Formats: sequence, structure tokens, C-alpha cells
Amino acid sequence: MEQLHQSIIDAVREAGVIVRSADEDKGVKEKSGHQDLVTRYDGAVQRFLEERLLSLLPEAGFLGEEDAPNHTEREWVFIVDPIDGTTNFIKGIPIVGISVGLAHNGQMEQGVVYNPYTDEMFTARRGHGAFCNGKPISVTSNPLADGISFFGTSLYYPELGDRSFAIAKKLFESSLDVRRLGAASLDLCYVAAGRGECYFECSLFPWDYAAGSLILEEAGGIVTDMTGAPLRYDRKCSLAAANAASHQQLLDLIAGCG
Ligand code: 2AM
Ligand code: CA
Repeated sequence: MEQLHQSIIDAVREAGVIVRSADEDKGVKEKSGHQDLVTRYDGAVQRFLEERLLSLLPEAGFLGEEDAPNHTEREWVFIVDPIDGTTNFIKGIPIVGISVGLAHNGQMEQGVVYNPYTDEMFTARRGHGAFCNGKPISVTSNPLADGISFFGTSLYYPELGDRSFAIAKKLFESSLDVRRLGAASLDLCYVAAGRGECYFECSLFPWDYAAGSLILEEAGGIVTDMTGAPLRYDRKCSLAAANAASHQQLLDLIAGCG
């Protein structure tokens, strides 16, 4: 497992070279709509990772953002977002995650999230702790009142906008301040690394949070959906993630927003 983990990290680091050396012209196209964009690099990085990862573990299935799922009923499944934060990537905002999770019978066993611009490699194996560039990381013990609150706007679902901003407004009033990074995988890693205390988003796909959720848990945090139920990795989910000291407070605040 340790050897496999290192090989996954190596593959993700190589994928980072592709992202970092992207042309000015990224070949931007609309996917489902005006706010849902994709570049030719999303597909290229996914193809690179699919080939590399399946060569490491040929019996695994593969679930990625950019293509059809491949044998996701298998015991082992890679769950991959080749570029998390595509809009940041297009705009030149250096907050982008290459996210690779490895699930075993529906439970995350390994998580790797790499920001190729800051050269930060967040990693975790179940039961072995969480790391950034090889150094152990852990959540803070701050209550929300002393915390930074990350959130995502689920912008692909305009009907969730009012709810997202209502919760964000409450967090703005109840914590030190709010931040919106634009890459769910890194929101989770930032809470894991103690750069903030909580994160929520009303609707995400498994590839956005698979790796980051394990990294956060291994750093001592708690992540559930916004009702407090365990995350699922086979369909969309809302996300409520926090250090252990403020997770219940976050759930209560969300429930208080209706
Ligand atoms: P992306 O950059 O890979 O598209 C921003 O709020 C977060 O939502 C990002 O992590 C973004 O990932 C993710 N996201 C992208 N497409 C989505 C979709 N259709 N539904 C929900 N979340 C999405
Ligand atoms: Ca993506």
C-alpha cells in the first residue's frame, strides 16, 4: 500500500507538470452552460492519470469528471478530478487541485491533492495521518467564532444560490471571516492544514471531495453532508466539513438557515 501511495503521488506530481506548462490558449469550452467551463487540459490530464493509475492497479475501476465511468462496481475505484478549480485555471488564479482518491468498497483509503502552482502535495492513507509535502498536518481546535469559514457557491445550480449565501452570511457573522477558493479539494485540505476551521457547499460530485475528505479526516477533522449524514462516493452530495471542535456548531448553523 505504501509503495502504491508513493506511485500515486508521483503520477499526480507529473500531472502537475502538464497543468503548469499549459499554453495561454487553454481551449476553453462551455460544458452544461455559461458558468460550467472545461479546457483541453481537463481531458488531457484525466487521460494521463487514468492510464498511469490503472497501470499501478489494473483491477481498479475509474470515476473521473471528464469521461464515462469505468467499472465503478469494482472493489477498488480511483475517483479523480484532473483539474479542480477549472475556472481558476482559466483565469490564472493559482488555486487549482489535482485530486486523486482511491476507494475500497465505497470507503476512501488514499487521498492525494496537489496544487501545481504552490507545489503543495496533500496526502493521506487511512489510519496513517495527513501530510503536506511530507510534514504532518492537523486541524485547529478553534471554535467557529475564532475561525475562517470556507464555502463554495454550487454555481452550477442557481437555485442553490440563495441558500448558499444565507449560510455564508451567517458564517460571516459567526466567525472571523469567509473565503471562497473555487476548488473544493483545496477547501478541504486548507481546513485539514489548519488554515481555516470549516467549509460547506450545497452540491458537489464525488471527484470534488473524495481525496480531500480522507485528508481532512486523517488530519482530525469531521466531514459529513449538510444534514450530518456520512458522505457517499457514488453520487452527488452536500458537504459540511470542519475541525472536530466546530463541526456540530456548523451543522446547527446550517439547520438554522432552513
Ligand atoms: P471544478 O473546478 O472541477 O469544475 C466550486 O464551487 C467547486 O464546485 C469546484 O470544486 C468545482 O470543480 C465544483 N464543481 C464543478 N462542476 C460541478 C457541478 N456540475 N456540480 C457541482 N460542483 C461542481
Ligand atoms: Ca474538474
